[in-house]
Amino acid sequence: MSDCIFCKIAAGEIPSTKVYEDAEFCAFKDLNPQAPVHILLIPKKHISSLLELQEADATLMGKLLFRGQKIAKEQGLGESGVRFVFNCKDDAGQTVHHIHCHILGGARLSDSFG
Ligand code: D5M
Repeated sequence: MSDCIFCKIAAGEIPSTKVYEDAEFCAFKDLNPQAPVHILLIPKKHISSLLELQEADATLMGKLLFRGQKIAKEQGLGESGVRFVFNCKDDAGQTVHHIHCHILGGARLSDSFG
């Protein structure tokens, strides 16, 4: 999508601090970190949110979750713990409408859900 900021990051058209990239995914540091480690992992394919996932995306998203596990471990969160979050649509606070997995850790995270 031409006006999607995360599509532009995936294409290298706007700067980001990437921690991982391959043909299907990229992961980069969140601009507004909510934890000592706060990484966003996205598929390069534009999907608006988890609520718009299609059956055909199941393999892609399975690979994304496995990649998220690897990134979390590489960031040293494999023992201390990590939170994986997908915000979907307005009530959940989704602000960028390109599916993304927040990978959060490096400190004891709040139990707050809103
Ligand atoms: O989370 C969207 C997240 O995206 C939010 O934590 C800020 C982050 N963000 C927005 N623009 C950028 C750029 N350009 N680089 C890195 N991070 C960015 P949501 O779940 O939609 O609320």
